[in-house]
Amino acid sequence: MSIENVISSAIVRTFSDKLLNHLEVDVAIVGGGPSALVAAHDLAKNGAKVALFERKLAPGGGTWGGGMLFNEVVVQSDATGILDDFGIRYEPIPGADGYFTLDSVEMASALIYGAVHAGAKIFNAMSVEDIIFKNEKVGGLVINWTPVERLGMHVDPLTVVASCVLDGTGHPSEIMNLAVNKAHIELNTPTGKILGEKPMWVDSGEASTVANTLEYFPGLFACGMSANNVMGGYRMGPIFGGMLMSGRKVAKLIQEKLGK
Ligand code: 48H
Repeated sequence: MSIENVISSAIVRTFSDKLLNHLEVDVAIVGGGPSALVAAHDLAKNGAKVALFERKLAPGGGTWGGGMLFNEVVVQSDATGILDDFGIRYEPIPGADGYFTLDSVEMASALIYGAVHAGAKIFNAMSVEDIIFKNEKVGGLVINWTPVERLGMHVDPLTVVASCVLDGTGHPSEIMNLAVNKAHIELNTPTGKILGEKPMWVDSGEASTVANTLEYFPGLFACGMSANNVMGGYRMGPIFGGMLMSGRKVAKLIQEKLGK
């Protein structure tokens, strides 16, 4: 066999095996932002079968850009244990007890590496365009290639069956929107609908991101900014402790649900 054929066959075979093995999973995660990556890491480490679908080529979500493209972010002491778990380094901010800066590129890459090494499979350049909703139950995801989505090509999608679905899509809460608007699901919020993100209030937003990380419908969870948008929390700018803690919390909630 020519080397050209060896390379192409190997890639087609290993990718196909990876996808085939993840068409039915314990947890299907939408979005590869910081909260979802922590969740993927924790769940996989504890033995769950996890597939994460990220629309962009590079997972990491809003981590890479730091604050206004200054590629540094801030994390508070409550979340430094999670940074330690991923081997991410941080520096104290002089005069601001309990707050640290860190390199956002180091954070994004370490979270991705950590999730993959824990056993989660990441499928990048794939967009989740719908959910499976069968007998009043959320049963998984409907996926397609992002270039198909971007080019508006009329190509039917494929599906991934999952015991639990996690919306980690950030500010737009894409999966929760589909759940409310297409499946007419009543969410576990005061109105049954998405309450919508509020303006900037750093400490409130940080606390509410974790508090709002919940199971919003049986088998359907939200983390990070998505959870905050669903429950009407404040935004917080480039401080990421709440995102990391939200990922850790949702992993625990899902583990309890799965009985793992
Ligand atoms: C596949 C999708 C789909 C889809 C979206 O926004 P993220 O970084 O996620 P979080 O919530 O973990 O982190 C939020 C943080 O980055 C942030 O924005 C903060 C702290 N903002 C504060 C403020 O005041 O603005 O990542 C979400 C990811 C992205 O990579 C998307 O590409 C991806 O989800 N995504 N992937 N299918 N339908 N929708």
